[in-house]
Amino acid sequence: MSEKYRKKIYRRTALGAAVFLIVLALAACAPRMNRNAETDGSARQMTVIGFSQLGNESDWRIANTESMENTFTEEAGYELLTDDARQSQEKQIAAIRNFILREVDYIVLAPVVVSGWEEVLAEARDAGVPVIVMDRRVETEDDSLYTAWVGSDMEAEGDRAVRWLDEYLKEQGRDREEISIVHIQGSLNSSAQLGRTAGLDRGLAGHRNWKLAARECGEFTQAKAYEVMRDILKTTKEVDVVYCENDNEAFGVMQALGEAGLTYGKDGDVILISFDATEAGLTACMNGQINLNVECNPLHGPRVEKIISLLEEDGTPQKESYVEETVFEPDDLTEELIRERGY
Ligand code: GYE
Repeated sequence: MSEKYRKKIYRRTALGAAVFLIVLALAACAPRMNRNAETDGSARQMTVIGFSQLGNESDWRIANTESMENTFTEEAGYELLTDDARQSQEKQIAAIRNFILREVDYIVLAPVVVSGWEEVLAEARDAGVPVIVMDRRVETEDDSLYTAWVGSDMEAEGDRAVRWLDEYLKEQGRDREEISIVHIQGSLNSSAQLGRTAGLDRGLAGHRNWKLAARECGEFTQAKAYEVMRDILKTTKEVDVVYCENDNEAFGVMQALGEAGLTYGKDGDVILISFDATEAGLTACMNGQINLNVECNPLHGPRVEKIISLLEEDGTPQKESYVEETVFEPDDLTEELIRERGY
């Protein structure tokens, strides 16, 4: 090799090394650019949220998912990765693991059941990914496994329904009569079911004349509630009250009662109680088909965002925040009021 050629190679290697070092140095100084969006031409850092939604079973759930999607938009600086677990805890656990692997900034979990979360939550904590639990609750001995929870007080909702029934029966002079109650539960082992069932159980324990005629799981869906109510009515002829743990179940129950020739609601024979107060549920209540609709607000997107914004500023959010809620009877409602509520 000629001297000239050797020098040329040397110069090239030196130049290459220098360029390599400069690139390396620039990369080290640059802000985190792995999650950026080219919006107005300039790169912007996005906050990535992994959202494990438990399913798609009800009007409430759809409104809840929409609230998340409308809040965590690209324009607001977020990338929302939503996973629909279709009622499977196993799928939710897999989704959380996947979010951890993808190094999301936050995980939002709407848990299908209360138990069995310790292991995967510990994995998220160890990976440094904050988990915000939304809507239903998780039961863990160690509350450092999640950062914050926001949702409804489902037991208080159950208690509200029972208090109303107690007063309503008194008003009707039926407080000494035997009252036969059919109970359609939500998905078992969910905090929504556990809370609302606990409310009714307290009511049953506190009223000797209240009798539980039947108790079946309607899975928070219209189809399942229709099926179980239809079967219950084959053997249970006396029904004074049906306590449905959400609006979709109430629709299924109405269908079954109607087919059995039973009337319900404000002017009917069967007292119908429901939870959620969705647009369709409140409309049925306004029309007198549902006697009482206990509010459960699904619009958690902005509430979760408040928590995340606070964490972004190194603040400490409240560990638990409850949403304030009320109850509705037919006479409380107008079309305008229903429309304004937004779900
Ligand atoms: O009541 C029901 C549902 O967890 C509060 O889940 C929620 C419940 C809601 O699908 O409709």
